[in-house]
Amino acid sequence: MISVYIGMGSNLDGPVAQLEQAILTLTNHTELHNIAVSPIYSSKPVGPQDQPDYANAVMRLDTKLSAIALLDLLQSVEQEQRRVRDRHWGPRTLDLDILLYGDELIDTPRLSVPHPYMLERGFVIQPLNDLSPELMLANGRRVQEHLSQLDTSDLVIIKEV
Ligand code: ROI
Repeated sequence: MISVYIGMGSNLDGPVAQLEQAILTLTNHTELHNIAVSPIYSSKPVGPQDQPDYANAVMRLDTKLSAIALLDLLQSVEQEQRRVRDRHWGPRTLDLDILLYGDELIDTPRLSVPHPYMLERGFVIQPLNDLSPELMLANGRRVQEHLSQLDTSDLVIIKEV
């Protein structure tokens, strides 16, 4: 089994309900085990500001699926929830990103793991810290150390899952 962390985000069509639906779908999937989910946060958009606030959370799970098989599964869930993907860094109904896949370093056209921007983003590191503050990242530093260096003043818990 590999331990995986998934970043979840939405800012369209009932963002909290979008995340809850995705959590339900993934929880019911036979290949995904021991799922834990952080609180759902509201966050200010990173990138273009003329879009709604986001709902963000992080999910931890164990799986024997390959990283690419997991990516296919996550993209099928995004499609089921009719993800619209018009504008680069624009609003989206559902974003499911593989943040960490065990300790693996993956750099292919379809998939970069660890997620290249995760360390800069309070909306990722805060919920990751809620699940696994002591987790050691590829750079030899713990999640809690990264969190202490980020501005998380825009984050508000909107739902405990
Ligand atoms: N901003 C926030 N706050 N949350 C996100 O999930 C998010 N996702 C994105 C961009 C557009 C970078 N901004 C975001 O893809």
